[in-house]
Amino acid sequence: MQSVLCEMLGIRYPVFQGGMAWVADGKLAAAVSEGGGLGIIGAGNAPASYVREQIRVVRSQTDKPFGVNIMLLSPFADEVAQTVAEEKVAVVTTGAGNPSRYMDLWKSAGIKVIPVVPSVAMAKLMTRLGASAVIAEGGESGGHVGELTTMVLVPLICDATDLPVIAAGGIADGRGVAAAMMLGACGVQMGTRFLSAAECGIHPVYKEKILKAGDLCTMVTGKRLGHPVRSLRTAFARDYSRAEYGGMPDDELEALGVGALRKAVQEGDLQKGCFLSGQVAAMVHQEQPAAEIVRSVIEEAEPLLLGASKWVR
Ligand code: TUI
Repeated sequence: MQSVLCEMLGIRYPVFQGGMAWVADGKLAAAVSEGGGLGIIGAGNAPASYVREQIRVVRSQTDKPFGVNIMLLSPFADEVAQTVAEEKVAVVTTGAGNPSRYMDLWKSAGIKVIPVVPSVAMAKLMTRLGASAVIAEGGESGGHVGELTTMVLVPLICDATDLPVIAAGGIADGRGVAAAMMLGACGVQMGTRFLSAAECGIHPVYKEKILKAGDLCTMVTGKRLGHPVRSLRTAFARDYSRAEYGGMPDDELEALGVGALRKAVQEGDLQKGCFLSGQVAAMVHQEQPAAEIVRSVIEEAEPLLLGASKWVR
């Protein structure tokens, strides 16, 4: 598979691993990069010291390029932004906000900046500010979700910018990769599929929940506070939803969510943990080494793309 993304970043396959908060550590990122994709450390709500440690972990395990995702709602976003510039990581991706204020800092450190853009307006702004590519992430994804679906967002973003577009949300196998390419993307980002990676250190309860999930196993909560989040339909998600629509005051609702990502990832706590997941959990059936995941989605996509002419004679 040929993609401008591979040339731009020096990677073998145009597959990014989502920078999932609390999940995407140096070990997972190194395994993905070593497997030919782009591994990405998720800074989430962590301080800069954690991010620096994880950068060291990746560098001790691979000399291939990798990225750091900066979650812009984090109270530590400023210090993490500074740290990635000092460390001169190859790629920074951003999520859950507008990264305009950091663009000059990162670009002058030689970093390729690849923001998640949930709208055409954001894609145009990022193009003007010198992003290297953009990630069009549809609402099928896990975690913080935008309004539009991948099927609609990707072609709209492709029409709005000349930058390479990476599709995310709802992609877990070669069919998704091929479809994303048909929509105009030149690469994909997958998060949920990598939750099942052998190198992914989430609690065994979390992994098992993903492997066993069915088609209606995720739901979106948090709309009322302006941060809609897709997660597995667990006791916690149901309780949260009831509180949200039952009129719990904003500050109490906010308190209910504090620490919930950590409780899912580290403790597998079904009562108090928020198990972020995309809709594709239903398509994830087995634990596999990260490198095998990267290779297999591309090997599945290639014949689909080559065979697309069967529909047109
Ligand atoms: O960011 C994600 N997914 C995430 S972040 C996260 S941690 C979290 N913690 C507390 C509250 C909410 C989340 C878990 N999952 N995906 C990328 C993404 N970015 N999706 C949507 C956006 C986005 C939304 C608005 C990007 C830019 C944006 O700009 C709005 C503006 O104009 O500032």
